[in-house]
Amino acid sequence: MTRWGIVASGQGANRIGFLYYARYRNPAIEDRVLLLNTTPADVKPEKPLEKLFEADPELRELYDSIKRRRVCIFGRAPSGAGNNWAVGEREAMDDFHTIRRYIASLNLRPQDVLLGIATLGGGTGNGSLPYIIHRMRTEPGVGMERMNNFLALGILPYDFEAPQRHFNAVCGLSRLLRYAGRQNAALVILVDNSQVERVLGLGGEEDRYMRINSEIIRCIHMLIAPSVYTSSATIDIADYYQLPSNLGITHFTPCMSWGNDPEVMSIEAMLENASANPLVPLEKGRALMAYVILAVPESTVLEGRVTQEMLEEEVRSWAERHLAGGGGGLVRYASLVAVPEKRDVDVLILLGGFSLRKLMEKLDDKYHKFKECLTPGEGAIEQGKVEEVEKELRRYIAETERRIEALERQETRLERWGFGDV
Ligand SMILES: Nc1nc2c(ncn2[C@@H]2O[C@H](COP(=O)(O)OP(=O)(O)OP(=O)(O)O)[C@@H](O)[C@H]2O)c(=O)[nH]1
Ligand SMILES: [Mg+2]
Repeated sequence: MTRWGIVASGQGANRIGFLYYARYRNPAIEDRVLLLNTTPADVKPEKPLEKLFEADPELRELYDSIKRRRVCIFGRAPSGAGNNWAVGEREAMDDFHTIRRYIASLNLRPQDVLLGIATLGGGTGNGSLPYIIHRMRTEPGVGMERMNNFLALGILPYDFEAPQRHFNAVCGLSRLLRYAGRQNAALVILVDNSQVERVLGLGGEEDRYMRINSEIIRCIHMLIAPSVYTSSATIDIADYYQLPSNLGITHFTPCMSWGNDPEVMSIEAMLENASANPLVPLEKGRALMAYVILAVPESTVLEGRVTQEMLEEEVRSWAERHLAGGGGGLVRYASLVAVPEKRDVDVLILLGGFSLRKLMEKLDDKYHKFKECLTPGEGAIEQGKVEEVEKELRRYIAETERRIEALERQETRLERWGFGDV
């Protein structure tokens, strides 16, 4: 079984990582959930989790039982990273030996997978995670010599949040995708807070993060599901990062549909429902690839009512309707996961290489507003650095767009990528 570990950095990510650990006992994860944060000297590290503890006092005990081994406070600034990603990055740099020690204690093997989580609007997670991934990828020596299996989950700020959050988000997105001129995370999964609320039909609820986080952890669970319930037909987790990386596709977003009744819903209808709910704003029909995971009751597989071949056929026809160019996209994977004791069907479509135009429309104005007010050298963010980060993202976006357009013109020659017959 592929083992997974989670490294959640910063306040929002701590909530998501801990909630996942508390809600799901996953044999692929066991207790490998590491919470990183910078906290002001006078605040307890569990502060971000207080609301969760109020809702369920047992969670406090659970937290107490893991905190010695699984909670790492790094950095020395008295006020944490203060919403400044350059400070978050510097703190991670200074304390990298400590962070590395905690990651090593997860005891992952070279074939295992690490999932990093950060909110991209903040300073700590957003500043530290891309740096940590970069260091782990480029420096061997924590038992994971081949550390190109570091996936990342980045949470985008609400539309209404302040310019600094949007500025952080653009910089964080760029640095997760590319760092020091090369690909960074093997796969970057993006989730937008405002979009999740639209999809769930929420608006300004009391504890809105709780609802969003519950949705996000379901997604994480589905992502890991093929590693837990393996069969010969399920996609190997290696496909998650190796293939898209070869294609230069790094960014993804989950599209989900939960709790479907297999007696009344067709797979086709479930796939349609899922793809109507992407967790970032995007344009329909403008994506390069997809992974589809279908988690079904074990009995439906044993009785032959659903087969891997059936799913692949459904995914092919779905892909012709939903991926760029109408030819079914560049690559697609389908994974049927038979879950004992399960009664309904859950679908996760990881849509990859989608056009980032809509997302950038959301981020762009506030990003520039904040950037223009930055004084060079102020707040530890060097002007040249921002330009470099922006340029990398611009190049990545343009390349994605170019490929989508090529597919739309039906001009892509897959042979160039070494594919004969896709
Ligand atoms: N989905 C979700 N988003 C969150 C949560 N907490 C904060 N956010 C979002 O994350 C951003 C703020 O980031 P934090 O996680 O508070 O920041 P941090 O990583 O601790 O960094 P600092 O700025 O140094 O505190 C904002 O855009 C928030 O909307 C959460 O529990 N769930
Ligand atoms: Mg914080």
